Amino acid sequence: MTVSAAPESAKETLKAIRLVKERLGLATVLGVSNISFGLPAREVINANFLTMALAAGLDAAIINPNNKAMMDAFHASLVLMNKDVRAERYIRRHQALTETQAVRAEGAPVFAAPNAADQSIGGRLKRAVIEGDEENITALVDEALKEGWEPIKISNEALVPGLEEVGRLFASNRYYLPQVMLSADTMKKAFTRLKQEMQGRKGPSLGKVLLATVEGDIHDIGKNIVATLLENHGFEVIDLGKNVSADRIVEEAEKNKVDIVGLSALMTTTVLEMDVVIKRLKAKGIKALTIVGGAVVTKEFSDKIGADEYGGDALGAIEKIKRLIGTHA
Ligand code: B1M
Repeated sequence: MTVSAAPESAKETLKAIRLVKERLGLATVLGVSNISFGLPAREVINANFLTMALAAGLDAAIINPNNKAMMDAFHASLVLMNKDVRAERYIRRHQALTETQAVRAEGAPVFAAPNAADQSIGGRLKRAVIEGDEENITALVDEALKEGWEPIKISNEALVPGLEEVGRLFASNRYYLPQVMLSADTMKKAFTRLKQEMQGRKGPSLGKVLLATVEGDIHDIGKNIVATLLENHGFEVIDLGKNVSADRIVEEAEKNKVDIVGLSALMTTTVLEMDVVIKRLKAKGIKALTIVGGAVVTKEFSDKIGADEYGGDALGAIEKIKRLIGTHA
């Protein structure tokens, strides 16, 4: 019954959906739109009722698939009920709508697909990161290794440029967070394989380096690259992970008597935490030298907070750490 004639009927219907599911374990189907009969702006009521019914466990809704408000409510509900993995359907739908509007306004699509014509192994690796192809990334890394690519070349010339492209797509609202997370997971898989490859190449320890992404920051891809390269160059690495508090960094640096403390941060809000860590290390009288890195860190900032070295890119950072250890010895 419509709520305009029977005000309790929406509540009763929702209750019925829940009970049928709980007590009988049966699927339910509902014609949604009668609920608003006799009211103005019917689709507002219908779309909200659909959302509530789906939340109550409705399995199939009879709705007009050409009605945008209903379809918007349907797709949003799937995301909110965790029935749309990584919000893929939702994102696809809204990307398609944005694209259509942009084509209308500017005559050109806004979504630039990665260059599919580049079939080189570098191009395919880069594309796998951009598209978040977790399934195939390890096989592609293997293929590149077989073709004679050094791990550092795979990282610098294919994987990192791929992730940088993801960053650009995200910054221009053409990619969304679930897609960035998928690309980051894909990158991690690639590095797991590269790490195995580099493991056999270790020599005697050149020194102990403690690494951490500072508190409040969960970005760790760059730090992990630095860790892998350091290990590969013969350093002993104590990697505390991401979102690590200043207290823990200081405690571990002291306990492990490390030569270097390396800090990473990727956000304008979290770089300030590096200042806190360096001040605490100094206050505790810890002799370890410090190096700071991450996309937002500049030489100027590094000098300002009294770090002993500015990281720059990962490969450059390794050389700087070697130099620091030389001065430290
Ligand atoms: Co986020 N994120 N992210 N993110 N993310 C950025 C950094 C951002 C610039 C994107 C944007 O808005 N355009 C932005 C920060 C803005 C700012 O403050 N300026 C941002 C934001 C806002 C966020 C969230 C807040 C989003 C949200 O939830 N609203 C959230 C953060 C939550 C938190 O930390 N508390 C968030 C989350 C994420 C994911 C989880 C989805 C994922 C991270 C996954 C992971 O790391 N495990 C992610 C990613 C992947 C990015 C982008 C796309 C890529 C970052 C990256 O890994 N780059 C990034 C956009 C971009 O960069 N264009 C972005 C590649 C990496 C190799 O570079 O770390 O700089 P980088 O490392 C380099 C060098 O800097 C150096 O070596 C590496 C190789 O040369 N280096 C060191 C790094 N550390 C070093 C240490 C050293 C020496 C050298 O010595 C110790």
